[in-house]
This record gives sequence, structure tokens and C-alpha cells, in this order.
Amino acid sequence: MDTAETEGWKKSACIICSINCGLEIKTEDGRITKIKGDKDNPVSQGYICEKSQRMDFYQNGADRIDSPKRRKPDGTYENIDWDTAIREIAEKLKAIKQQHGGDSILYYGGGSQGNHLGGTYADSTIKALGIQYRSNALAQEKTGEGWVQGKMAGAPVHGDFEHCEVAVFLGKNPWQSHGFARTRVILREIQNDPNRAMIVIDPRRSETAKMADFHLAVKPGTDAWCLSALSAILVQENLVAKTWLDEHTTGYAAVEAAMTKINVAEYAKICGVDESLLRSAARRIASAKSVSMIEDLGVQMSLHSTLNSYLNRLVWLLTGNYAKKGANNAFAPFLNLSNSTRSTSKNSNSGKSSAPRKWTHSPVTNSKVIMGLIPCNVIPDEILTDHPKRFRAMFIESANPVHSLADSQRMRQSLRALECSVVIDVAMTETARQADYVLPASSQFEKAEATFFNLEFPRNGFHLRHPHFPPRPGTLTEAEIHARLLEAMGELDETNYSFLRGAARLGRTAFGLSFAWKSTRDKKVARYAPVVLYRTLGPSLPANLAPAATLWGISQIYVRTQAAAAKGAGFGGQPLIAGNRLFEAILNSPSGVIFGVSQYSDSWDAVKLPDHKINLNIKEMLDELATIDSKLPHHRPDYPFILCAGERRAETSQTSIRNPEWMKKGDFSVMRIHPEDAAILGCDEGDWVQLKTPRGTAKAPIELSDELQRGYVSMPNGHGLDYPDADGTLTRRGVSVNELTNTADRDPFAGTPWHKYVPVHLERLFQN
Ligand SMILES: Nc1nc2c(c(=O)[nH]1)N[C@H]1C(S)=C(S)[C@@H](COP(=O)(O)OP(=O)(O)OC[C@H]3O[C@@H](n4cnc5c(=O)[nH]c(N)nc54)[C@H](O)[C@@H]3O)O[C@H]1N2
Ligand SMILES: Nc1nc2c(c(=O)[nH]1)N[C@H]1C(S)=C(S)[C@@H](COP(=O)(O)OP(=O)(O)OC[C@H]3O[C@@H](n4cnc5c(=O)[nH]c(N)nc54)[C@H](O)[C@@H]3O)O[C@H]1N2
Ligand code: SF4
Ligand SMILES: [Mo]
Repeated sequence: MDTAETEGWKKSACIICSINCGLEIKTEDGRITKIKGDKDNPVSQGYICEKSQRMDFYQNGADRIDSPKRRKPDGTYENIDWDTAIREIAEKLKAIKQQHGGDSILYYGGGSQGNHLGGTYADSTIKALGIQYRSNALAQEKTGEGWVQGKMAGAPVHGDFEHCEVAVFLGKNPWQSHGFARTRVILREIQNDPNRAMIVIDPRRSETAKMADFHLAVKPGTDAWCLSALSAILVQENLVAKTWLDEHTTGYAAVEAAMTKINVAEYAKICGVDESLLRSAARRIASAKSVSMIEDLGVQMSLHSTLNSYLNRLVWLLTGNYAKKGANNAFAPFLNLSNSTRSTSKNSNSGKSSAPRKWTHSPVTNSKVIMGLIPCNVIPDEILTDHPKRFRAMFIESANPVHSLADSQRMRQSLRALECSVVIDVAMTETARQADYVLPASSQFEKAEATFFNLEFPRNGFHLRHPHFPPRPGTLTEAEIHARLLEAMGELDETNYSFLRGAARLGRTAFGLSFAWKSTRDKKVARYAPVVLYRTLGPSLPANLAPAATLWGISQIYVRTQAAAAKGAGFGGQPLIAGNRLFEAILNSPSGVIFGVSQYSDSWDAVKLPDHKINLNIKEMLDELATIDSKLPHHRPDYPFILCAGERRAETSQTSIRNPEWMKKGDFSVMRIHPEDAAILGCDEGDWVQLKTPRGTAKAPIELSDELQRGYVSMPNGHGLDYPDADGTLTRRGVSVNELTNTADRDPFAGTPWHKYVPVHLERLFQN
């Protein structure tokens, strides 16, 4: 490549989905002007999708904020200076802690699709305030799966789609939503190889379903019948990997007994899939050398979601598809997103550590805390009550729960009912507009950033992105905000920092030894390690990388807890030195670094159960399976359609991209409907309909699509944002689907929402 081609390109990443593909960008006058895939990124290898081109709409959104804001009694906001904001927030939250306990404050968020570094610093604020309860978007999708995973193996897994013979996508449309690196390339490879096969379980003929060898077009909400029929076929036709099961698992007898009882023909009818198609899909899975399977929102946000996560695992476990090439494997996480210290945290209200207390259930609704998180759907019930243990305050960071959680009306009401609410965001979002204080963060292109969505196997990569713009005046990084909060609360000051700051100047080894020594003498150093690292190691890091300081601590923990994977990637040996080398590699690899290389057999070490054996028998789930026949999805005559509220399409990108101009053509929030259903409503392509659910109403234009089943309609996620026009008036484009959803519609085990199964009444509108 000549210099004209390479000159001026800067390494970065896309912030729209969990893949965070490596990008090369060009910038001019504060704008991101050109974007291409970064071939040097060791995970994405140059791959990007069309959504990557939207970065400047985020960076230069018209509703970015550049001053802390305080809500006035009339609901408008006034700008205040940082010192005032930090002082008032610290005082108010401390007072709430003193009066009602840290367990009356809920921490929500901590990172979105592109930014997790800020959330690592929140850990210090959480501890200082004695906060015991947390939640974030994972608790409206992944907690059912996390609970099942914990009972069966104790380690998170990821499919090896690159190498599998058979890929199974359950309620997942990877062509649009991705979910593993270089998704579309790999999907095409599977499609074009006659020796491989793709199985898609989705009521809709999605882009991925169109590529599939087997499309099991289940009726919405009936996956439990489809999945248990698949396992029943495996058991009844003697297709299970019996020797493997004997060697590696416990509890098969209970599963066998349950599956023997299932009437496959009847279950096929209930889920609407031909029995012969079910049988051939099950046989294809059983005959494959390797099967990788991934589930996503189609089941995680639908009926029986926790049960479905269990049944999904049975399909690939009964056929021995774990811990081998092309199958599901336990990746070595750099920082475990689902690992929580909170459920066993110390009771820190006194400021001193006392006997460990378990915070296993939410205070008001007594809902299970899973992965350290309370279910998103119960948050309003935990606030809008006179229960003495209700939440009195919320600290929200990098999340937009008023828009993204069920029942926006109740979320707004909940925020307004709190004694204090604080939002840290780059933009004046729907959630920020309900908060008492809004703190403006520097954008993800103005600070060091990274995510911990490092789920690849066997080679796992981490990417620290460098800033390419100066912070917008008036904004601060999350690291700085949390440091200031801790200092304002009187938790940290120079006496905690100065020795370590000096040590940092002497090099990383001296710093590591000093940090270990100081931690034993000064409890606050260990307790508030992220902020202490930022204030001491941070200043010694290359320009603008101070917020990466917390990665030093994470690197140190990683090489100790995942020694085999670290060694595989060249970070073995004496832990302090190895951790330092990894940290150095992270700082000096602008395209990202491979931090873990695992062996397939390492997946067994990751199983945290006796003898590293997988447990197949979750009693609660088998009991639930035994009663599902009485829990068929029922239709309400007053709401004759089922709405999939929030589908991933080319034109959706969460809510970080708020400026609507990225959508060059077409309408926002187009509702897709089967042509025959539209005809019954008297509608044609482009006509508008009124949607009415038990919680709200909306209007949308329709698109006729025979990809959908009769009776089932769908709307995209992430639309309906309130964004200022040229004259500053807020305009909503499209439908914010959670104006239509209900917090009570949730899974009985994990509390995850039924957004893919919203009863709705439709009517043609003659004027929109
Ligand atoms: N373009 C784009 N990509 C994204 C995002 C984005 O906003 N835009 N967001 C990212 C995030 S946060 C996530 S979590 C992922 C989600 O990624 P996905 O889960 O793949 O996305 P969805 O389109 O919400 O749902 C997947 C499929 O579930 C199907 N489905 C609906 N009801 C049922 C049912 O009852 N059973 C079954 N089996 N399937 C059903 C739908 O038809 C749909 O095709 O996408 C990520 N990628
Ligand atoms: N009905 C329905 N609801 C859904 C879904 C659905 O399919 N249907 N999908 C759900 C899913 S899977 C998810 S993951 C959630 C996502 O919902 P949320 O977790 O609320 O996340 P995002 O929409 O990604 O919004 C992230 C926020 O971070 C802010 N932000 C961006 N960069 C920074 C930064 O550097 N610092 C700070 N402090 N803030 C920043 C953005 O402005 C935005 O307000 O939505 C969920 N809601
Ligand atoms: S949206 Fe996801 S897959 Fe597409 S470029 Fe961005 S990170 Fe990559
Ligand atoms: Mo998500």
C-alpha cells in the first residue's frame, strides 16, 4: 500500500453491536468523514457491515450535552458547574445511604454496545455508597440463560461457527444482528458447503432463515414444544451420545425419563412444524461431527424463556457437542461480564467489612438476583410502592431505560418518584429528561474505550481504542466523574494516592509491588482499586489513555485466573510480570490484541461442578417441562394479533445513534404484516395502522411481507427517539416500542420480558 492510502487513517472500532469490528477512520474538523474495516484487527480481520458507516451521527449528535444539568421544579434543566454537580450528588446520595441504607439505591447500566471502561470505575462509587442492587440490559435478555448456565456448568459458552458442521440459530437472526465475528462471511461459507448445514428456529422467514437448510418456522412462543420435541426425538430414536454422556455428565436418567414421555407428533402440531422436518433436523444434528448453537432474543424475550435456554442446551449436550472443535466451548473472558461480586458482597453500610450477606433477591418483589442483577421488569415495582425497602435513588450510566425497558410510562413515573436520580450520558436522552442530575460524558471517540464482549474461542481478543478527538469542552470521562465523586464523598484523597503515584513513575514492576504492599496497609486502596489506579497509574500512561488504568488491574487478575489461556497467548510465567506484559501489549496494540488462546479441552476445566461434569438435570426446569401442556400461549380475542416488539433490521442500531439523518430512505418503525392479514384490515402497502396493546397505542406505516406468519406482526427496535430539529424542537420519529409493552409480562423464573409476544389490536387509520 502506498502512503496516500495509509496516511491519515486512525484505528478505532464500531460501537453498534457486541462484535465491535475494528475500523479505520479519517477525521476532519471534528467529524468522522471516512470509515473502513481494519484488516489488522485480530478478531474482525477487516470485516464490517453497513451499520459501521453511522459513527459520525453518534459523535456529532445535536443532543450531545456539554454541561452538567440540574432539573428545575418545572421539569426544565439548568446548567450547573461540575463542582456544584459533584458536591450536590455526593451529598444527596450519601444522605439517602445514611437514612435508608445503600440497598435503597439502584445502580443501572454501566456500558452499552461499545463502552465498558467507564463501568469499571462505577464499581468504586457502588462500594462507597454501599449499593447492593444493580441491573442493566442483560437482565432483560441474558439472565435466564445465565441461571441455566450456572446450574449446568457454571461457565459461559460460545459457538464455534467458523468450524461447525451444523449451525443452529434459535430465535436469532445473525445476518442482521451478528453475534459472532465476521458473521455474514461465515453464514455464506456454511450455506455454500454441501457438507455443512444451517438450522434456523424462527417464526419468521428471516434473512438467516432464507439461507438455512432447515427452517423450523415455529408458531410464536412455542419454542418449548419444538425444542423438547427435538430432544425427545434424540432420546426416543436412540441418537444420544450415550458414552460421552456417561463420561462427562450427570443427571441423564431424569432427562431420559422426561423425554421418553413426550409425544413428538403432538408437540410438532403445537409448535406448527412438520413432524418429519423436526425429525430430519434432529437426525442431522445427531449425525454431525460438530454442532454449534446460539440462542437470542427470539426465545430470550418470549414465553418460557428460561425453560427454552435449558432445552436449547439439552439438544447440543445430548449429542455431545461441547468442548471440541466446531462445537460450543467455554471461552476465557478477560473480565467476566456475568460474574458478580454483588450477590455475595459484604454488607458495607457500616463502611467496615462485616459478615458476608447474600443479596439473592430483590427487596420488594423478592425476585431472583441472577448474574448480580435484578430483573429489569421489576424495577418500577421496586420503586412505586410504600414498602419500607423500596428504592429511593437510581444511578444510571450509559443506558436509556426509559426507552429500552418495558412500559416507558411506568419507567418515567418511577424515575420521577425517586428522591434522587443521576444519569451519566453523552446525550440528552429520554432517560436523562427524567433525571434530577445529568452529567455529560466525553464520547467514545474522545476517550480511551473498550468492551468486555470478548467471547471468541479458541483465540480471544481485546481492543483498547485510543481517542481521536479532544473531549468536547464541558464533558468528562466516566473515570474522572467517579474519581471526583469518591473524593467529594470523603472516601479518597492524596493520602491514598501519593505513594502509588510516585511508584508508578518507577515502572510497572515497582508499581505492582507497591500496589500489593499498600493494599495490605490501606484498605481503601483495594476497596476502591479502579479509582486509585486511575489517579495513580493513570498519569503515567501515554497521552489521553489514563482511563485505561483499570485495565492494569484486570490484566493482573486475568493472568492469575485464566492462566492456561493467558499462557497460550504468550502471557504466561510469573503473574505480575505476565500481567504487566499483557497490559503493555494492550496499550501498544491499536488494532487489538489476542489475550487468550485456549485448547478445546480447557472447556472441561471451566465446568465449575464436581469432577468437571455437566449437570443435565435442573429439577425446576424438568418440573416446568412436565406442566407446559397447561401453559400453551393463549390468544386474547380483544387483541387478536401478536406483535414482535423490537426486531433487528439493517435500519436499527440501538439508541446510541440518535441523529435520525442516518436513515436516508424509508419511514421509521415500519410494521411488517402478512398480506392476507393486511387485506382483512383493509390495508395496502404503506397504509397506516393504529396499534393498541393493554398498555398503550401507536401509529405506524405497514409493509406487506410474507416472511411473517399469519397473526404475527413486527416492529423494529431502537426507533422513536426524541431528537431536536434544526430549531431545537423535539421530534419523535417512529414508535418507541416500549410505550406498548407491559412489565408484568415476564418470565416466571428470570423475570425477562415477553417483548416478542405482545398481544395487539390493529386497525386501519385513514389519516396518520
Ligand atoms: N442491526 C442491529 N443489530 C443489532 C442490534 C441492533 O440494535 N441493530 N442490537 C444488538 C443487541 S443488543 C442484541 S441483544 C442482538 C439481538 O439479536 P437477535 O436476537 O438476533 O435479534 P431480533 O431481531 O430481536 O430477534 C431475532 C429473531 O427472533 C425471532 N422471533 C420472534 N419471536 C420468536 C419466537 O417466539 N421464537 C423464536 N424462535 N424466534 C422468534 C424474530 O423473528 C427474529 O428474527 O442484536 C445485536 N445486533
Ligand atoms: N421492546 C423491546 N425493548 C428492547 C429490546 C427489544 O428487542 N424490544 N432490545 C433490548 C436490548 S437486547 C438491549 S441490549 C437494550 C439496550 O438498551 P440500553 O441498555 O438502554 O442501551 P442503548 O440503547 O445501547 O443506549 C445506551 C446509552 O448509552 C449512551 N452512551 C453512548 N456512549 C456513551 C459513553 O461513552 N458514555 C456514557 N456514559 N453513555 C454513552 C447512549 O447515548 C445511550 O443513551 O434495549 C432493549 N430493549
Ligand atoms: S454493527 Fe456490529 S457487525 Fe456491523 S460493523 Fe458494527 S460492530 Fe461490526
Ligand atoms: Mo441486547
